[in-house]
Amino acid sequence: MKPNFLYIIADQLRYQSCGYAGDPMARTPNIDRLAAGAISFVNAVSNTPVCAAYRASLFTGKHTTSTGMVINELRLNPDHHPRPLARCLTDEGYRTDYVGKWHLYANELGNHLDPKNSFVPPGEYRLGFDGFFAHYGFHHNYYGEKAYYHLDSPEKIRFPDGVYEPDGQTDLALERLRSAAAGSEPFALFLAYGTPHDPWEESNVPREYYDMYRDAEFDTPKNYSDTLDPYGDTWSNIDKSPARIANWKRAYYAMTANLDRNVGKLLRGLEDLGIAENTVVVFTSDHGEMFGAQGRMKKNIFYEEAANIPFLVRWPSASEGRTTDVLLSTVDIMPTLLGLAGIPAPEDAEGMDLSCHIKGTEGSEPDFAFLQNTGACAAWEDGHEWRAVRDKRFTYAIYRADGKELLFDRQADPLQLHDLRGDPSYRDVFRKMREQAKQKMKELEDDFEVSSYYRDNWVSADRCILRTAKSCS
Ligand SMILES: [Ca+2]
Repeated sequence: MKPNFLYIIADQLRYQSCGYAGDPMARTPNIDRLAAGAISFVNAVSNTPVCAAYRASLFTGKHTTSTGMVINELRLNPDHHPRPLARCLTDEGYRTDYVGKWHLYANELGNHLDPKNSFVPPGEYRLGFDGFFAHYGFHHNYYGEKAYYHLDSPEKIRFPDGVYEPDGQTDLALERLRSAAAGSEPFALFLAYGTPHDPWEESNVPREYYDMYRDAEFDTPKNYSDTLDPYGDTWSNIDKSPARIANWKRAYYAMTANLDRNVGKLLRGLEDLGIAENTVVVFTSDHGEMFGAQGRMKKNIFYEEAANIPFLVRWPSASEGRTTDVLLSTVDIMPTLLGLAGIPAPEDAEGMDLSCHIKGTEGSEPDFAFLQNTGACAAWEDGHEWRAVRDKRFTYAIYRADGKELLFDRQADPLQLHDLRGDPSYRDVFRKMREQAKQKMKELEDDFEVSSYYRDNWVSADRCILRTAKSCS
């Protein structure tokens, strides 16, 4: 019997802000309980720690230069990906449903609430999801007019007044679980929440959760800096201070506490429906959040706060929890989920099937994760591009603009404050990782271009991806 899948994606939830990861400020009892019965990949990282790039890699198993989703607000080209994740599942008899933020279909920058950028028509742009598809492109106002979704028409559907979007999405998901439990085919339900992504405002969080943090104090991490990172983009270099960050964190942690309650509802739903035993539950996030570390806010950077994500896999439900240090990055997720279902990954997938590490059998694992930045968060700006290699202990990175290289020993220096490039005792590690980066770029035909190169050569005026390092249409 093929397992069902419930894949839950938070947005911008960093690993270190989860209770089970040791954050005393987190109120995540349901996620922590899930972790206690799941396999936790403590070395899970986002290959390109940004919203759309993550989703493109998740559904294709490919790196950003191969999907072409080099900044946000582009349109992924289905011609480049004949066998996306949901197609592989659908073809094997799975019912594939989607609820939440999609972010892979835009015709222009901004103007998110115009259906031409938020409605994905049924068909190939849904990347194989042919079941219930309650989606929107991009918005993070979780109450009111802006918190809408589409089904199979451009009509905007809103949750009833006063319903918090993640709560409404959870109800939709529970309805899908009920319907799937009554059916005979296996199902895969992907639920992509918008929280705890900003705006971090009191009005964007239900009162009962905000109240939990209203008077909370947050420590400023030792790697906080007032100095802006010269490689940062408009999104990372926003005006901040320890007081502002503490205020933002109140909303972030409150949103996460709400998310946690919704995860609890879903897990209880699986139990009540009697399908927990045969359902693989994944809880993860697309990327993390810097919160002032290294002088940066937001994401799109190789540092742990942005790149290291929660990745919990529970199957079967009665299993005992454990952690694994196996390096898992976004490109590995598709082959791994398919591996759990006994379905071979398509040949063009670039990640590795790590399902053996979930099943507890022997198998190979990646030597390192390869990370890429191909531009600013959502705009065509040059000067922010970098590549990085992260293994279980070290992070190596190189910026394109001036060729600056960095090396961090995260074991000795978890806050990544001491650049070891040039330290003779780390010379061999440095050389090895620099070579790994070069080899991977060669393999991916990643030429480490400036961001505007992709704009000029890969993307149409209405933001459709016409070619990538690996595809052409
Ligand atoms: Ca995101």
